[in-house]
Amino acid sequence: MGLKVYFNGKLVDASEARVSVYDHGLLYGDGVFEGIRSYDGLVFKLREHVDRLYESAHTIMLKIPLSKEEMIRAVVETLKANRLTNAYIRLVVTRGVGDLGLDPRKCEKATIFIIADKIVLYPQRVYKEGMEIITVPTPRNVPEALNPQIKSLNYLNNILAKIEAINSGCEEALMLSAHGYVAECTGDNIFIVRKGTLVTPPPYAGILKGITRGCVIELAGKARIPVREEMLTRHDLFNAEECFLTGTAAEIAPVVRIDGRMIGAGRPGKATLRLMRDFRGLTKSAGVKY
Ligand code: PXG
Repeated sequence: MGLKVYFNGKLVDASEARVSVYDHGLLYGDGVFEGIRSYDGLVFKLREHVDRLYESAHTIMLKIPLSKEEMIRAVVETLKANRLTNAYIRLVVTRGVGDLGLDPRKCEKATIFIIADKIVLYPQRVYKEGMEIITVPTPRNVPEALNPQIKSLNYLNNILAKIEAINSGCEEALMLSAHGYVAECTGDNIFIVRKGTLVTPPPYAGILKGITRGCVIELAGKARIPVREEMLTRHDLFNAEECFLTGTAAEIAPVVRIDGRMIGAGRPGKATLRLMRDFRGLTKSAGVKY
């Protein structure tokens, strides 16, 4: 039996879940999405993801024809139908089917689908030894044009950065703001440890306000590690004691090399390892049960 996908109110076989070629999500990237995880039958930070989805939708004036409670129930039902206890959940809302013009008024109803599937993880080596990232030429979208806080279906900015990293023999890209400050990676936020303080770019650096980022800031507070949001340069990164990325897929991934420079001692640092452990504990203890 194949995977069941939630599609506009129904659970259908994955092979039956198809969007129209007239869907503006496809034609224009006009829509919003979330990537969510579940751990041992608990959906991690589901409320936060749903809140962010509705905020993104509100900003692009996309009406989601479900209440937040109904959306939460739809996610839970999709997970149950697939008997997945550890899953990656992709929640997508598009403008819906319209005509070939941009005009969103032609789209009568949003398209909603929810995919719950197995997670593809970074290799274990990344968490043990740390990863290498590289600065790419493409800057992160300027917030004045398209705010990275909107988690929209327009991910070409990030995909271009990913391509540039891969072309340079690296798996992940460091994206700078148009002014040359550190922004984030293609699907992850970035942190450094400097003089024992955790530092990460503020939202006005032009980043997605990651939910994992928020968890790490909270966990650091509990572990009595000072945290600051501050604009960072590549120089700050190169001379950091520790560096790591945060994201729903990556969780907390240590970074040990940036643009050929070794970071700290060249292996995952103490604060990073502590936060990785605390984060693991959090994923196992909190969430929406299903
Ligand atoms: N920045 C960007 C640009 C993102 O897309 C994050 C940060 C981390 O946010 P959360 O809320 O997940 O802590 C993201 C996350 C993937 C994948 O499979 C990840 C994301 C989007 C699409 C795919 O790695 N977004």
